[in-house]
Amino acid sequence: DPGGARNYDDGVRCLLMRGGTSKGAYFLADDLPPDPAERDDFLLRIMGSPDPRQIDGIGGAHPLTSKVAVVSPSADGTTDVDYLFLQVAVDEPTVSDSQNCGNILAGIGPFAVERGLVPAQESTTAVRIRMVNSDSIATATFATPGGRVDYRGAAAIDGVPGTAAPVTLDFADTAGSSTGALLPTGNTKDVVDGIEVTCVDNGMPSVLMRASDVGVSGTESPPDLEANTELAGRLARIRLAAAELMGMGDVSGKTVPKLVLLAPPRRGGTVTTRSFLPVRCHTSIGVLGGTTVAAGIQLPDAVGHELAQLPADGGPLRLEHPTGYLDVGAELEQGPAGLTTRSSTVLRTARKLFDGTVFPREHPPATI
Ligand code: NQM
Repeated sequence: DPGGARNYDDGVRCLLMRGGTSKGAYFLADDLPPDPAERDDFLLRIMGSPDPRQIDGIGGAHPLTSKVAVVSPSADGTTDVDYLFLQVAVDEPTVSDSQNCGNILAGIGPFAVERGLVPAQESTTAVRIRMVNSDSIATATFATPGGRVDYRGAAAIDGVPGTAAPVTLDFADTAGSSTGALLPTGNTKDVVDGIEVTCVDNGMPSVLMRASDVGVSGTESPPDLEANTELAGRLARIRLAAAELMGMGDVSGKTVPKLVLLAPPRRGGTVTTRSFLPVRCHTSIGVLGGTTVAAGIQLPDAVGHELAQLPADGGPLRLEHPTGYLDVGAELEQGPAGLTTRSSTVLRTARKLFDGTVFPREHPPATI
Protein backbone atom coordinates (compact mmCIF):
# COMPACT_ATOMS: atom_id res chain seq x y z
CA ASP A 1 0.00 0.00 0.00
CA PRO A 2 1.61 3.23 -1.15
CA GLY A 3 0.24 5.10 1.87
CA GLY A 4 1.84 2.57 4.21
CA ALA A 5 -1.51 2.18 5.96
CA ARG A 6 -1.94 -1.49 5.16
CA ASN A 7 -2.60 -3.68 8.16
CA TYR A 8 -1.23 -7.15 7.45
CA ASP A 9 -2.99 -8.48 10.55
CA ASP A 10 -6.22 -8.22 8.54
CA GLY A 11 -4.99 -11.13 6.39
CA VAL A 12 -2.91 -11.68 3.29
CA ARG A 13 -3.64 -13.59 0.09
CA CYS A 14 -1.84 -16.92 0.13
CA LEU A 15 -1.80 -20.14 -1.87
CA LEU A 16 -0.92 -23.24 0.10
CA MET A 17 0.84 -25.74 -2.14
CA ARG A 18 2.64 -29.01 -2.04
CA GLY A 19 5.83 -28.65 -4.03
CA GLY A 20 7.50 -32.04 -4.50
CA THR A 21 7.96 -33.59 -1.05
CA SER A 22 7.62 -30.23 0.73
CA LYS A 23 4.68 -28.00 1.54
CA GLY A 24 4.59 -24.25 1.84
CA ALA A 25 2.81 -20.91 1.68
CA TYR A 26 3.18 -19.16 -1.68
CA PHE A 27 2.86 -15.37 -1.84
CA LEU A 28 3.13 -12.62 -4.39
CA ALA A 29 5.89 -10.32 -3.16
CA ASP A 30 3.54 -7.35 -3.45
CA ASP A 31 1.15 -8.91 -0.94
CA LEU A 32 3.80 -9.07 1.82
CA PRO A 33 5.40 -6.35 3.95
CA PRO A 34 8.19 -4.84 1.83
CA ASP A 35 10.57 -4.52 4.76
CA PRO A 36 12.35 -7.89 5.21
CA ALA A 37 12.28 -7.74 9.03
CA GLU A 38 8.54 -7.01 9.05
CA ARG A 39 7.99 -9.69 6.42
CA ASP A 40 9.85 -12.29 8.47
CA ASP A 41 7.94 -11.35 11.61
CA PHE A 42 4.69 -11.76 9.68
CA LEU A 43 5.79 -15.17 8.31
CA LEU A 44 6.69 -16.45 11.77
CA ARG A 45 3.23 -15.45 12.97
CA ILE A 46 1.35 -17.14 10.11
CA MET A 47 3.36 -20.35 10.49
CA GLY A 48 2.90 -20.40 14.28
CA SER A 49 6.64 -20.31 15.01
CA PRO A 50 8.38 -20.67 17.36
CA ASP A 51 6.52 -23.72 18.63
CA PRO A 52 7.43 -27.38 18.04
CA ARG A 53 3.79 -28.05 17.07
CA GLN A 54 3.18 -24.76 15.22
CA ILE A 55 -0.30 -25.20 16.64
CA ASP A 56 -1.36 -21.57 16.19
CA GLY A 57 -0.32 -21.36 12.56
CA ILE A 58 -0.35 -23.14 9.20
CA GLY A 59 3.13 -24.67 9.56
CA GLY A 60 3.34 -28.46 9.59
CA ALA A 61 5.72 -28.86 12.58
CA HIS A 62 8.69 -29.99 10.44
CA PRO A 63 11.19 -27.92 8.42
CA LEU A 64 9.88 -29.56 5.21
CA THR A 65 6.39 -28.19 5.86
CA SER A 66 7.38 -24.78 7.23
CA LYS A 67 8.43 -23.14 3.98
CA VAL A 68 7.58 -19.97 2.10
CA ALA A 69 7.85 -18.89 -1.54
CA VAL A 70 7.82 -15.21 -2.47
CA VAL A 71 7.20 -14.68 -6.17
CA SER A 72 7.43 -11.51 -8.25
CA PRO A 73 7.72 -10.52 -11.90
CA SER A 74 11.34 -10.74 -13.07
CA ALA A 75 13.29 -7.74 -11.78
CA ASP A 76 15.59 -7.54 -14.81
CA GLY A 77 13.41 -9.15 -17.48
CA THR A 78 15.80 -12.07 -18.06
CA THR A 79 13.38 -14.65 -16.65
CA ASP A 80 9.61 -14.91 -16.32
CA VAL A 81 9.52 -14.66 -12.54
CA ASP A 82 11.77 -14.27 -9.51
CA TYR A 83 11.41 -16.78 -6.66
CA LEU A 84 12.75 -16.11 -3.19
CA PHE A 85 12.69 -19.11 -0.86
CA LEU A 86 12.37 -18.56 2.89
CA GLN A 87 12.81 -21.30 5.48
CA VAL A 88 10.72 -20.54 8.56
CA ALA A 89 12.20 -22.36 11.55
CA VAL A 90 9.77 -24.47 13.55
CA ASP A 91 10.89 -24.02 17.16
CA GLU A 92 13.06 -20.93 16.85
CA PRO A 93 11.99 -17.42 15.86
CA THR A 94 14.11 -17.34 12.69
CA VAL A 95 13.50 -17.02 8.97
CA SER A 96 16.38 -17.79 6.63
CA ASP A 97 17.08 -16.87 3.01
CA SER A 98 20.44 -18.63 3.09
CA GLN A 99 19.30 -21.66 1.11
CA ASN A 100 17.32 -22.59 -1.93
CA CYS A 101 14.54 -25.17 -2.18
CA GLY A 102 14.05 -27.25 -5.30
CA ASN A 103 10.90 -28.90 -3.99
CA ILE A 104 9.01 -25.68 -3.33
CA LEU A 105 10.38 -24.64 -6.76
CA ALA A 106 8.08 -27.25 -8.33
CA GLY A 107 5.05 -25.15 -7.37
CA ILE A 108 6.41 -21.83 -8.67
CA GLY A 109 5.46 -22.24 -12.34
CA PRO A 110 1.88 -23.31 -11.54
CA PHE A 111 1.61 -20.48 -8.97
CA ALA A 112 2.82 -17.93 -11.52
CA VAL A 113 0.13 -19.06 -13.96
CA GLU A 114 -2.57 -19.17 -11.23
CA ARG A 115 -1.78 -15.58 -10.25
CA GLY A 116 -1.59 -14.32 -13.82
CA LEU A 117 2.13 -13.48 -13.78
CA VAL A 118 2.77 -15.79 -16.73
CA PRO A 119 0.28 -16.64 -19.51
CA ALA A 120 -0.39 -20.36 -19.97
CA GLN A 121 0.50 -21.83 -23.36
CA GLU A 122 -1.63 -24.28 -25.35
CA SER A 123 -0.82 -27.65 -23.81
CA THR A 124 2.33 -27.23 -21.73
CA THR A 125 3.92 -24.10 -20.31
CA ALA A 126 7.61 -23.55 -19.59
CA VAL A 127 8.38 -20.91 -16.98
CA ARG A 128 11.89 -19.52 -16.53
CA ILE A 129 12.50 -18.88 -12.86
CA ARG A 130 15.29 -16.95 -11.18
CA MET A 131 16.06 -18.58 -7.87
CA VAL A 132 16.93 -15.39 -6.02
CA ASN A 133 18.65 -17.16 -3.10
CA SER A 134 21.41 -18.48 -5.34
CA ASP A 135 20.95 -16.17 -8.33
CA SER A 136 20.57 -19.16 -10.63
CA ILE A 137 17.97 -20.14 -13.19
CA ALA A 138 15.61 -23.09 -13.50
CA THR A 139 13.00 -23.88 -16.12
CA ALA A 140 9.82 -25.60 -14.98
CA THR A 141 7.62 -27.30 -17.59
CA PHE A 142 4.12 -28.50 -16.73
CA ALA A 143 0.72 -29.26 -18.25
CA THR A 144 -1.68 -26.39 -19.01
CA PRO A 145 -4.39 -27.90 -21.23
CA GLY A 146 -6.89 -25.26 -22.30
CA GLY A 147 -4.79 -22.54 -20.66
CA ARG A 148 -5.24 -23.80 -17.09
CA VAL A 149 -2.84 -25.64 -14.82
CA ASP A 150 -3.82 -29.30 -14.61
CA TYR A 151 -2.52 -30.86 -11.40
CA ARG A 152 -3.88 -34.32 -12.15
CA GLY A 153 -1.69 -36.87 -13.84
CA ALA A 154 0.16 -40.13 -13.75
CA ALA A 155 3.56 -39.10 -12.37
CA ALA A 156 4.54 -40.63 -9.04
CA ILE A 157 7.34 -39.31 -6.86
CA ASP A 158 8.50 -41.21 -3.81
CA GLY A 159 7.54 -39.56 -0.55
CA VAL A 160 4.16 -38.42 -1.92
CA PRO A 161 1.22 -40.86 -2.04
CA GLY A 162 -0.59 -41.31 -5.35
CA THR A 163 0.11 -39.60 -8.66
CA ALA A 164 -0.10 -36.09 -10.11
CA ALA A 165 0.87 -34.10 -13.19
CA PRO A 166 4.62 -34.03 -13.84
CA VAL A 167 6.63 -30.83 -13.36
CA THR A 168 10.01 -31.10 -15.07
CA LEU A 169 12.76 -28.99 -13.53
CA ASP A 170 15.83 -28.18 -15.62
CA PHE A 171 18.77 -26.44 -14.01
CA ALA A 172 21.47 -24.76 -16.06
CA ASP A 173 23.96 -23.21 -13.68
CA THR A 174 23.86 -25.09 -10.40
CA ALA A 175 27.61 -25.64 -9.95
CA GLY A 176 28.79 -23.40 -7.13
CA SER A 177 25.27 -22.03 -6.58
CA SER A 178 26.05 -20.30 -3.33
CA THR A 179 29.74 -20.99 -2.76
CA GLY A 180 31.10 -20.13 -6.21
CA ALA A 181 32.53 -23.55 -7.11
CA LEU A 182 31.39 -27.14 -7.55
CA LEU A 183 34.16 -28.05 -5.10
CA PRO A 184 34.13 -25.10 -2.69
CA THR A 185 37.21 -26.16 -0.70
CA GLY A 186 39.21 -26.58 -3.90
CA ASN A 187 39.65 -30.27 -3.09
CA THR A 188 37.74 -33.37 -4.06
CA LYS A 189 38.33 -34.71 -0.56
CA ASP A 190 39.13 -33.17 2.81
CA VAL A 191 39.66 -34.66 6.25
CA VAL A 192 37.37 -33.17 8.91
CA ASP A 193 37.07 -34.40 12.48
CA GLY A 194 39.13 -37.44 11.51
CA ILE A 195 37.03 -38.60 8.56
CA GLU A 196 37.11 -38.08 4.81
CA VAL A 197 34.44 -35.79 3.40
CA THR A 198 33.64 -34.33 0.00
CA CYS A 199 32.33 -30.76 0.09
CA VAL A 200 30.31 -30.11 -3.02
CA ASP A 201 27.79 -27.54 -4.25
CA ASN A 202 25.73 -28.40 -7.29
CA GLY A 203 22.73 -26.36 -6.20
CA MET A 204 22.94 -27.03 -2.45
CA PRO A 205 26.20 -26.77 -0.49
CA SER A 206 26.61 -30.21 1.05
CA VAL A 207 29.10 -32.30 2.96
CA LEU A 208 29.18 -35.90 1.74
CA MET A 209 30.51 -38.58 4.06
CA ARG A 210 30.42 -42.34 4.40
CA ALA A 211 27.76 -43.47 6.89
CA SER A 212 30.18 -46.12 8.14
CA ASP A 213 32.74 -43.42 9.03
CA VAL A 214 30.29 -41.92 11.54
CA GLY A 215 29.30 -45.28 13.02
CA VAL A 216 25.99 -46.00 11.28
CA SER A 217 24.93 -48.14 8.34
CA GLY A 218 23.16 -45.34 6.46
CA THR A 219 20.02 -47.44 6.10
CA GLU A 220 18.49 -46.45 9.46
CA SER A 221 15.14 -44.62 9.55
CA PRO A 222 15.12 -40.83 10.05
CA PRO A 223 13.68 -41.16 13.62
CA ASP A 224 16.41 -43.65 14.55
CA LEU A 225 19.12 -41.37 13.19
CA GLU A 226 17.61 -38.34 14.93
CA ALA A 227 17.53 -40.24 18.23
CA ASN A 228 21.28 -40.93 18.01
CA THR A 229 22.63 -38.05 20.11
CA GLU A 230 26.25 -39.08 19.67
CA LEU A 231 25.79 -38.92 15.90
CA ALA A 232 24.08 -35.52 16.19
CA GLY A 233 27.05 -34.08 18.10
CA ARG A 234 29.52 -35.50 15.62
CA LEU A 235 27.58 -34.20 12.60
CA ALA A 236 27.30 -30.74 14.14
CA ARG A 237 31.09 -30.59 14.64
CA ILE A 238 31.80 -31.85 11.13
CA ARG A 239 29.39 -29.30 9.66
CA LEU A 240 30.92 -26.29 11.38
CA ALA A 241 34.46 -27.31 10.44
CA ALA A 242 33.59 -28.23 6.83
CA ALA A 243 31.71 -24.96 6.34
CA GLU A 244 34.85 -23.01 7.31
CA LEU A 245 36.80 -24.92 4.65
CA MET A 246 34.01 -24.16 2.16
CA GLY A 247 34.41 -20.43 2.77
CA MET A 248 30.97 -20.19 4.35
CA GLY A 249 32.23 -18.86 7.68
CA ASP A 250 30.42 -19.58 10.94
CA VAL A 251 27.26 -21.45 9.97
CA SER A 252 25.86 -22.01 13.45
CA GLY A 253 22.16 -21.18 13.19
CA LYS A 254 22.22 -21.54 9.38
CA THR A 255 20.50 -24.32 7.42
CA VAL A 256 23.41 -24.81 5.00
CA PRO A 257 25.60 -26.71 4.35
CA LYS A 258 23.54 -29.89 4.45
CA LEU A 259 25.05 -33.21 5.51
CA VAL A 260 24.63 -36.41 3.52
CA LEU A 261 25.52 -39.90 4.73
CA LEU A 262 26.28 -42.31 1.90
CA ALA A 263 26.17 -46.10 1.78
CA PRO A 264 26.10 -48.70 -1.00
CA PRO A 265 22.77 -49.05 -2.81
CA ARG A 266 20.44 -51.72 -1.43
CA ARG A 267 17.49 -51.67 -3.80
CA GLY A 268 19.02 -51.50 -7.27
CA GLY A 269 19.72 -47.75 -7.19
CA THR A 270 22.99 -45.81 -7.42
CA VAL A 271 23.70 -45.07 -3.77
CA THR A 272 21.89 -44.95 -0.42
CA THR A 273 21.45 -41.47 1.09
CA ARG A 274 20.42 -40.05 4.45
CA SER A 275 20.49 -36.26 4.47
CA PHE A 276 20.25 -33.79 7.32
CA LEU A 277 18.54 -30.39 7.12
CA PRO A 278 20.95 -30.03 8.99
CA VAL A 279 19.50 -31.28 12.31
CA ARG A 280 16.29 -33.06 11.33
CA CYS A 281 16.84 -36.02 9.01
CA HIS A 282 15.17 -35.65 5.60
CA THR A 283 12.29 -38.07 4.99
CA SER A 284 13.43 -38.26 1.34
CA ILE A 285 16.15 -35.99 -0.10
CA GLY A 286 16.05 -32.44 -1.40
CA VAL A 287 15.95 -31.72 -5.13
CA LEU A 288 19.10 -29.62 -5.16
CA GLY A 289 20.49 -31.82 -2.40
CA GLY A 290 19.95 -34.61 -4.94
CA THR A 291 21.58 -32.83 -7.88
CA THR A 292 24.50 -32.10 -5.56
CA VAL A 293 24.95 -35.73 -4.46
CA ALA A 294 24.59 -36.84 -8.09
CA ALA A 295 27.38 -34.51 -9.23
CA GLY A 296 29.62 -35.28 -6.24
CA ILE A 297 29.63 -39.06 -6.48
CA GLN A 298 30.48 -38.93 -10.18
CA LEU A 299 33.83 -37.32 -9.37
CA PRO A 300 36.38 -40.14 -9.43
CA ASP A 301 38.12 -39.30 -6.14
CA ALA A 302 35.08 -38.14 -4.19
CA VAL A 303 33.80 -39.78 -1.03
CA GLY A 304 30.95 -42.04 -2.08
CA HIS A 305 32.24 -42.62 -5.61
CA GLU A 306 33.56 -46.03 -4.61
CA LEU A 307 30.28 -46.93 -2.86
CA ALA A 308 28.10 -46.00 -5.82
CA GLN A 309 26.87 -48.17 -8.68
CA LEU A 310 26.93 -45.49 -11.37
CA PRO A 311 24.72 -46.08 -14.41
CA ALA A 312 26.87 -47.34 -17.28
CA ASP A 313 24.85 -45.51 -19.93
CA GLY A 314 25.26 -42.01 -18.52
CA GLY A 315 21.52 -41.97 -17.70
CA PRO A 316 19.96 -40.55 -14.54
CA LEU A 317 21.28 -41.51 -11.14
CA ARG A 318 18.83 -43.24 -8.83
CA LEU A 319 19.37 -41.99 -5.29
CA GLU A 320 17.89 -44.26 -2.64
CA HIS A 321 16.39 -42.36 0.32
CA PRO A 322 14.21 -43.24 3.33
CA THR A 323 10.93 -43.30 1.38
CA GLY A 324 12.06 -44.50 -2.06
CA TYR A 325 14.16 -43.11 -4.91
CA LEU A 326 15.02 -39.75 -6.45
CA ASP A 327 16.06 -39.95 -10.10
CA VAL A 328 18.44 -37.13 -10.96
CA GLY A 329 20.24 -36.26 -14.15
CA ALA A 330 23.52 -34.43 -13.51
CA GLU A 331 25.80 -34.13 -16.51
CA LEU A 332 29.36 -33.04 -15.86
CA GLU A 333 31.71 -31.40 -18.32
CA GLN A 334 35.22 -30.02 -18.30
CA GLY A 335 35.07 -26.24 -17.83
CA PRO A 336 37.92 -23.73 -18.01
CA ALA A 337 38.40 -24.00 -14.23
CA GLY A 338 37.94 -27.77 -13.93
CA LEU A 339 34.92 -30.02 -13.82
CA THR A 340 31.56 -28.36 -13.72
CA THR A 341 27.92 -29.30 -14.35
CA ARG A 342 26.41 -28.96 -17.79
CA SER A 343 22.84 -29.47 -16.67
CA SER A 344 20.74 -31.13 -14.00
CA THR A 345 17.19 -32.42 -14.29
CA VAL A 346 14.63 -33.65 -11.78
CA LEU A 347 11.02 -34.73 -12.15
CA ARG A 348 8.61 -33.45 -9.48
CA THR A 349 4.90 -32.95 -9.04
CA ALA A 350 3.04 -30.15 -7.25
CA ARG A 351 -0.51 -29.53 -6.12
CA LYS A 352 -2.62 -26.53 -5.23
CA LEU A 353 -4.07 -27.29 -1.82
CA PHE A 354 -5.82 -24.16 -0.63
CA ASP A 355 -6.26 -20.64 -1.97
CA GLY A 356 -7.33 -17.95 0.43
CA THR A 357 -6.39 -15.43 3.07
CA VAL A 358 -3.98 -16.26 5.86
CA PHE A 359 -4.14 -14.53 9.25
CA PRO A 360 -1.11 -14.05 11.52
CA ARG A 361 -1.35 -14.80 15.20
CA GLU A 362 -0.84 -11.99 17.66
CA HIS A 363 2.63 -10.99 18.59
CA PRO A 364 3.89 -13.16 21.41
CA PRO A 365 4.24 -11.20 24.67
CA ALA A 366 7.54 -9.32 24.76
CA THR A 367 10.19 -11.10 26.79
CA ILE A 368 11.64 -9.05 29.61
O1 NQM B 1 17.51 -29.54 -1.90
C1 NQM B 1 15.04 -29.49 2.10
C2 NQM B 1 13.43 -30.11 0.42
C3 NQM B 1 14.64 -29.39 0.84
C4 NQM B 1 15.38 -28.59 -0.08
C5 NQM B 1 16.22 -28.92 2.62
C6 NQM B 1 15.27 -28.98 -1.47
C7 NQM B 1 16.47 -28.97 -2.29
O2 NQM B 1 13.47 -31.30 0.26
O3 NQM B 1 16.38 -28.41 -3.36
O4 NQM B 1 14.23 -29.27 -2.02
O5 NQM B 1 17.30 -29.33 2.18
O6 NQM B 1 16.12 -28.06 3.49
O7 NQM B 1 12.38 -29.48 0.24
